[in-house]
Amino acid sequence: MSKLAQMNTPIFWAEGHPGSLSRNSWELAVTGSCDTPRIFTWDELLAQPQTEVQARLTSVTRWSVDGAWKGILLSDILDEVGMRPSCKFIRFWSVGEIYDTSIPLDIALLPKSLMAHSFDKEYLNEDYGGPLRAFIPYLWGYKSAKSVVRMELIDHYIPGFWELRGYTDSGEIEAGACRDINDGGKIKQIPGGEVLRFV
Ligand SMILES: Nc1nc2c(c(=O)[nH]1)N[C@H]1C(S)=C(S)[C@@H](COP(=O)(O)O)O[C@H]1N2
Ligand SMILES: [Mo]
Repeated sequence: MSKLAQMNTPIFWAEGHPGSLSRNSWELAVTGSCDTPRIFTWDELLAQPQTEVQARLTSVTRWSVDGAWKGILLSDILDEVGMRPSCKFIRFWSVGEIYDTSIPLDIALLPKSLMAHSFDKEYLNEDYGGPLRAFIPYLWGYKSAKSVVRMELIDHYIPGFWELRGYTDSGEIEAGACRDINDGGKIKQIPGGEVLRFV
């Protein structure tokens, strides 16, 4: 069982669980406002610089889980494809292309914004968005699209799956009660913004 599962981290697949996904043949397409749109194969993704960050995934449904998330920095991917100055938002598409969400470029360029493949030294499984998911600890979890097949560099904001159903476009984390998944789901308080610790 994965560490996320051992801690009873909730599993959200609003569009339906995708079933089993092949890691070795996973591909990430990067399209839109860039000079060299391309498809990264799994081997090419692993050949990129790998970055591990200690950070939290925090859900608008008020739980937060801390750990070592590892993958490829979004800023490294954007460099690789030659992002154009017109690019202002990054749109993520999950497998099946029903779930999407977009984040502002300035958040994508922050040092903990990843395309993540691992949590606490284990590959993410399909429940938790493997083989590759967005991990954006600065914003509510709905911005961290799971099992991402495509990243689109876009010039204008487009509301995604949850944003069209009432969650905020900004995804800014708001202060309040929140369950600490690393501490058995105990209810604590979080400050606004990226959750570094409970208060
Ligand atoms: N494709 C897809 N990605 C998704 C979701 C989803 O339903 N489908 N839920 C989002 C929400 S609301 C949260 S809080 C996190 C939860 O991640 P987890 O299911 O790995 O715990 O995934 C986000 N990414
Ligand atoms: Mo969430």
